Amino acid sequence: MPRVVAHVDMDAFYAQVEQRDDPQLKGKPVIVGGSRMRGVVSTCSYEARAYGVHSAMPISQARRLCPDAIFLSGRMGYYQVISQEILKVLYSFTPQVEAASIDEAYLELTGATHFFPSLKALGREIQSRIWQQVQLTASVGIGPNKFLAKLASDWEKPKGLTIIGQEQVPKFLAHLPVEKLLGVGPKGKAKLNRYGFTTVGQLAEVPPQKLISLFGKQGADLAQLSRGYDPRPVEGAREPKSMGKEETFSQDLTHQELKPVLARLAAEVGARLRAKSFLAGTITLKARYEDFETVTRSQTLLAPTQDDDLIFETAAELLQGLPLERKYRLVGVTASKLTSSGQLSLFTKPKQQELLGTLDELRNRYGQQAIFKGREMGEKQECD
Ligand code: TTP
Ligand code: MG
Repeated sequence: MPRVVAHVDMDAFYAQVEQRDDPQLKGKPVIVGGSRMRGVVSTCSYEARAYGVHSAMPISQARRLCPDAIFLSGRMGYYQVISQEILKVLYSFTPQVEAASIDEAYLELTGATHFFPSLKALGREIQSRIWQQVQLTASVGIGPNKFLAKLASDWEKPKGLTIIGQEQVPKFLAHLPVEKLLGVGPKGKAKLNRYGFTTVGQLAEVPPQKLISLFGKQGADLAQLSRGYDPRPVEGAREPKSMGKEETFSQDLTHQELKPVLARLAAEVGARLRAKSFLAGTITLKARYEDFETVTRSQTLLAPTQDDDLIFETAAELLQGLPLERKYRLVGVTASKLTSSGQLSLFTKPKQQELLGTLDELRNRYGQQAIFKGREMGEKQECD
């Protein structure tokens, strides 16, 4: 089966964030980086690029080129937070997401395309979900591998959407300068140019053996890349096999006292599943008695879930199977058999989804204890 890989790259990332947050900056040349006179440009808005300003240029030079630009020193921590929000959106398409830098990521979409009428529709959906979440524009490239997907996302920035089908590969590569190939730096470029190779198309016409005899091991890579072949996998962060949360008590609890604890643990496990866009197929209850004997009980669900209520109800049901008369030092709730929740909206009740989303947002902003369900309170506990 041919692969489908997407590369997502935010447009003028730091500058666009600043323009989003301060409407007065919209449509103006904005340069982010360094201090007023020292240091280099991190990035600049497309309006500033029209003056020839670009990343890594000394700020002093940028000032000469575009004296009216607005210079900002940037908010690194804040861009990181936004980067995480964008990644979360991407995880709703596939669990195989490789964050390549603060503003770009690869998505392995092989096997996920049948949810969309076309690759174009899929690309537009990625752009529009990012926009809905963070009000920022991204360029998206889709191709049969990482190299071509990245080439595609860069093809018509900003707000670009370019799809490179297998049959179009030669067309896209023919006139591409050799230095656009992975691993070809200024030295490599100079060497290739010396041999008369300036475009990728020229390299693709040379028999691989000849490239290997000229450039050694790198010659083999050049032969592959120039023909649009790139076997590198999309390396997502290793997927967790389970997500769990447990609590050891300062004083042993009775069986009756465990339910509110389970409710709290279930809520935390549910929030973590939702944050990482996972569904759990199995819920496990762990308990440790006062003599340190430890037991686990598991239940496989009829349908995978990320819903606090179902996680809690399952854990509470498992608790019924544990002895009433014993004392407990620890309980834990674990979700396992994890799958991606990319297509969740097709199966779950939207109201419940909405409620959980709102709860997650409140807790992210004000802390886990900001809001919780009544069942998380013990009988003797009262609201402050
Ligand atoms: P890029 O994606 O290379 O650049 P960009 O998003 O600003 O612009 P575009 O993709 O539309 O061409 O880099 C992402 C961010 O990384 C960028 O906003 C700022 C930071 N960065 C630096 O700090 N220094 C650099 O030299 C580069 C290239 C980027
Ligand atoms: Mg970018």
